[in-house]
Amino acid sequence: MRLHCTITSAYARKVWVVAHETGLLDKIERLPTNPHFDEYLRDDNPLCRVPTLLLDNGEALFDSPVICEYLDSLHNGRKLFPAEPEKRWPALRLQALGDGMLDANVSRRCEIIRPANEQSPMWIARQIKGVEASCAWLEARLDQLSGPVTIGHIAIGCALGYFDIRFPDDPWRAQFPGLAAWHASFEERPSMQATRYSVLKATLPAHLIKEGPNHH
Ligand SMILES: N[C@@H](CCC(=O)N[C@@H](CS)C(=O)NCC(=O)O)C(=O)O
Repeated sequence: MRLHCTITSAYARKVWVVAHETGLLDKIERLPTNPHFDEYLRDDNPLCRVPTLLLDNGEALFDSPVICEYLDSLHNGRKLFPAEPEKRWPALRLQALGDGMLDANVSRRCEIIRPANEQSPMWIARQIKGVEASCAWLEARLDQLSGPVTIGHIAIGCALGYFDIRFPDDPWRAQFPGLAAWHASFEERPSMQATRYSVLKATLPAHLIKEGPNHH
């Protein structure tokens, strides 16, 4: 399989973390693709977004929740998408929250890299409010983040990791100390360590890194 991805995309990071956690890493080849410039991506995904997974039969899968669940179906170990309803819905809800926090921060990032006179302060404030309220929701429910790792934990971990790439001055760690402590410990997992932006940038060969303007 081959994965259209960038090293900054936290949605793509989810997929790599799942690949690590499920032992599928050596089955996936990295295809560095800039969704803003590489129009050929649209042949595989009409939305022209990363991550997009190319299967060996020529089919393409998107987006990150679908790719992650597909990878989880390919191994026989403990599942990251639990089948039992009492575990499955909380895990999917956490994934939705993590992906939604990312959507908000990516939208904020897209807004602030526009020319100053085209930016909407109202839109930026709304995205910040969504992210802060999500962190507060988690801070009040840290028990949701305990227990065996699920796709929910991975999504939240990747969403929080995106702060350090694009909004390193945001005070979320001081505002939400319980969440910050959880994140610090989750980042210790080998799957998270190996997929950090700074690690990929320092260790991947240049032809596997494609960054450019407009990058999220
Ligand atoms: N819901 C999607 C979001 C993917 C996404 O928005 N990816 C960004 C890069 S971080 C992208 O490709 N953006 C290009 C665009 O939206 O035009 C997922 O979970 O995979």
